[in-house]
Amino acid sequence: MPPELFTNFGSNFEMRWENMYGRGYVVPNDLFFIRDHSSTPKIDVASWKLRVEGSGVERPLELTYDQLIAMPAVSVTRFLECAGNGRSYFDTVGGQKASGTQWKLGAIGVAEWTGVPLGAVLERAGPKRTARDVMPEGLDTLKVRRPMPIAKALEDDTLLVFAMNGQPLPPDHGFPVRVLAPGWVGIASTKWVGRIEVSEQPLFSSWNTDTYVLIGPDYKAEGQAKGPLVTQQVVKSALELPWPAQLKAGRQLIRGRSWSGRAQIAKVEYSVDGGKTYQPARLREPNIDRAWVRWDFEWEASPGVPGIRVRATDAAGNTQPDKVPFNEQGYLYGGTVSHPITVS
Ligand SMILES: Nc1nc2c(c(=O)[nH]1)N[C@H]1C(S)=C(S)[C@@H](COP(=O)(O)O)O[C@H]1N2
Ligand SMILES: [Mo]
Repeated sequence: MPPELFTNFGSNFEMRWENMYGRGYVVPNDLFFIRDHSSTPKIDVASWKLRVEGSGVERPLELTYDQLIAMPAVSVTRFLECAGNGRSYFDTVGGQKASGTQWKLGAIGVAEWTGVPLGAVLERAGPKRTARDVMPEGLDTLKVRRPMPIAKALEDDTLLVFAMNGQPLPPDHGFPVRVLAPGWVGIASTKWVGRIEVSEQPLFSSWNTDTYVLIGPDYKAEGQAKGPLVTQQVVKSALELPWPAQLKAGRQLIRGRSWSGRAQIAKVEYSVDGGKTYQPARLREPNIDRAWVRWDFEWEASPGVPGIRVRATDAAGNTQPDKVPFNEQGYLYGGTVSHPITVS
């Protein structure tokens, strides 16, 4: 992966925000972040099958790729974001380092996803009224499987995706088929899906008991889970600038994007005095729920600024705090961060 496109963390690749400066709404496939728990499997689409089975369905089902893509498809524009996006700020802002990839804010992308609603596929298997949990399983060596409640699986925009920005899904992003669970942490969007278990009983895997749960002094274990589950993403903002950024003194357009897994973004403000005062940024259309909104402001850059801080608020009133309580695996860092800027 080219270093000018990504920060390389081994099998994980972080998008560089400066490459999004002034770009269109979606992240092109070749700039989109990659997060693999093991590695990308080679899958032969001719022999690939999707099995739907378990106590929650009347008729276990097997679909080939051709059968799946022959079903009515929809396209939605949504973000996909790692639960640990922003994790490094637990250390550099909060002073306590969380375990895991030390992402800044580039473990997110927005794409146009095309696929078949997961609910339409489950429907063919005769879901029971008592069906409770749905667990897609990946064909990677770790068989990543993060259960979700049936209600999430049946949302209109929860899809079995086979195309990304109009291209067949690239291997690193889940070819031939992945789940898209909009608004939720990336782990719910299972790549390389091969099997889906539907159960009348609650389902557990290490991905909802040991990881993707909040563990820390402010959180308590919940049943088999070592802490509250992470599901919906929190509000975040990023500037379309390198980290750290060097700017020439004088008037210029500063741009960025904000997003939330809980509601559409309603307001974005910025501070150039270290968070003492905030001014509104201009929001640019489109502003799609469960995707992001682009914004900008004119700024007269002069040497000695303390950095630029951005705070977004969504339509449900969720806003970005200045401090985030620590959790060991560093999920959901939604705090404001001061983007380091040197003006010369
Ligand atoms: N099968 C499988 N699905 C997976 C993963 C994985 O390692 N294996 N990683 C998850 C995580 S943690 C994230 S953040 C997203 C990343 O998707 P991307 O690599 O397409 O950006 O995929 C999720 N789905
Ligand atoms: Mo992730």
